Amino acid sequence: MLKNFFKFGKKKKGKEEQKSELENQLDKEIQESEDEIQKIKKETEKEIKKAADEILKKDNKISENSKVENGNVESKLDESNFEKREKTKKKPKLKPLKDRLATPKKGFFGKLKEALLGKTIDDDLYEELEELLIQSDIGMNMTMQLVEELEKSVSRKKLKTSEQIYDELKELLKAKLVYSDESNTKLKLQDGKLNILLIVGVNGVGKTTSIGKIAKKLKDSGKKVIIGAGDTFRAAAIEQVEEWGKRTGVEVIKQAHGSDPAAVIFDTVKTAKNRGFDVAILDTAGRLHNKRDLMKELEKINKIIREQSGETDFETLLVIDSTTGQNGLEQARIFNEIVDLTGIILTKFDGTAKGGIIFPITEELKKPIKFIGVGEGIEDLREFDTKEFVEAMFD
Ligand SMILES: Nc1nc2c(ncn2[C@@H]2O[C@H](COP(=O)(O)OP(=O)(O)O)[C@@H](O)[C@H]2O)c(=O)[nH]1
Ligand SMILES: [Mg+2]
Repeated sequence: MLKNFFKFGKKKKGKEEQKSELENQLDKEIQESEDEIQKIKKETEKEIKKAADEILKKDNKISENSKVENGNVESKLDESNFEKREKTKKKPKLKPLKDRLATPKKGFFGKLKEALLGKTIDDDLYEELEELLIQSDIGMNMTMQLVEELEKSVSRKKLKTSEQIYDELKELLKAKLVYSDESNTKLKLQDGKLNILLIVGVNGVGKTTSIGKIAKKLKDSGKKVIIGAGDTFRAAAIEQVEEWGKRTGVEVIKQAHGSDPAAVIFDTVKTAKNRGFDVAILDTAGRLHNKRDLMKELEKINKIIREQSGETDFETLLVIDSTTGQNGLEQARIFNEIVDLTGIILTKFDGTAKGGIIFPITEELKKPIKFIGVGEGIEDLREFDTKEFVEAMFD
């Protein structure tokens, strides 16, 4: 099969030209989708600003109302008008997952269907399949493995039609997500104690946004939630957490920009414990410039969590941006080495026409996908469901 893969370059010219035309067309369409996303993003930001201004006008007492023990820890438990409004607002109906995934018809799964269905099963077909799998970010290793498995199944099960092959591939891919079965994709939360969610990952992958979305979900389900603004390296990062705190009506523990992240974690866990919170969600900075520093910092944070909460068993969730492809896999490897990951959050599934990275990540890390992010909105985080996901991708 490897041999077949490298045969691409020697294909007939007519086919090559057709292919490159198709690729150009595809690039154009992807670019258009990206432009569209940017447009929607700008409009949403405007709307949020407008809403925030209105609230500020009506309620100029959105104040930092309680100072917790430690002098520079501020908390915001004010039930602002914003929160009241959020509460009384009708819950928007969730769109089906397939409508939230990025242009799947133009992406890998759409192309796969096109490439496979109605075709005769020959070497060309397998070649095309390999190429598509690699383009989807599934990676070279898993592609080779998948195609080999597929060929074996075809001869063992005596599959004759491309429809049968298509279904078989779907099953093989589903099996790659075996670590994300129902028993472990749910957050491990216990009643009557403090549950900790430590959120890690490199800069810009969507940690803070996912924290906001999770806080909202948990709060809606009746949990008492607190967030620790553990990314102290950028002032904007702290403000961003506060903004999510306001939007969700969840208390945020923060310290000044530049202070020790471990101190924020300390304050958050201590406050959560003392005041009987159900869940503490801890944000962290995602600097990956030096593996040793990152390891030291995360070790320190882990130690503080264990000491302050008395818990050794808590969720450490790695956030990965699904649009970063193989780079995301590399980040996953590094974090998996230095912390005990309990699960993965894959973000920006609405922004990628690829998304195949989900398969090698799950298989290599042997960790469940807990959530996927499908947009920037507060509701745009889905609990991961393997079957729903594969069906949506192949639909
Ligand atoms: N389209 C899309 N954008 C997202 C998603 N999750 C996060 N983002 C955006 O990604 C950017 C970085 O997110 P942020 O939470 O600040 O990342 P952090 O640095 O890891 O905390 C922001 O513009 C978010 O709105 C998602 O699921 N879909
Ligand atoms: Mg952040």
